[in-house]
Amino acid sequence: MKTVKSLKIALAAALVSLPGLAFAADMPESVNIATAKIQSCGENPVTGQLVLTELPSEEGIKQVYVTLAARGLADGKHAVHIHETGKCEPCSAAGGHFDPGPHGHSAPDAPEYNHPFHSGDLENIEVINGQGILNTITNRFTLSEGRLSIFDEDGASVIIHAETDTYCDHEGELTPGCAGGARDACGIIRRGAAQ
Ligand SMILES: [Cu+2]
Repeated sequence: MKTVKSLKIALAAALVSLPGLAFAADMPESVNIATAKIQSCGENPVTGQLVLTELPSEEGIKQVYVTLAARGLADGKHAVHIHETGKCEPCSAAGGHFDPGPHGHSAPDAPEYNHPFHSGDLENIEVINGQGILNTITNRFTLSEGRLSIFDEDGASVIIHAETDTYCDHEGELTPGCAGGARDACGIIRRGAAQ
């Protein structure tokens, strides 16, 4: 059986070669993988794939490796978040940012002003010549069961926004659109390596 350390090395190598998913066959069944097929929210053709892989750190913290590859977006930085509902039609059905609490609030512009500290808040994806890849790691949510699992009753989705997330910390002031504004693309997150 492979060690976590060797798994991480294999994963890091595999992430570089995404969106291919050849590495999935080498993963033990205990590794949690989820994917989302990216679809456009509007008329512009946007395609892509999100791959989430949960591996425990050496200290046992659940870490989720995030890889998002997308084509067809305008060049520049686009906000990326895990949203609270596993629906993309229409893209507004994905709801607000995933933020199960205990004191969470999903709305980026709500009086509770929890952005950019929602569980589902991620880094921007940078698009160059119509192609973007985001590689990041988060421990704000999990794929496995628990209080922070994105696989709650109504699932979760990933949204790529039209604009850049400025990681605005509202601190009592309403700043509409600073979390990325309109929704360009959406993908329903499902368990497993292939969709
Ligand atoms: Cu969002």
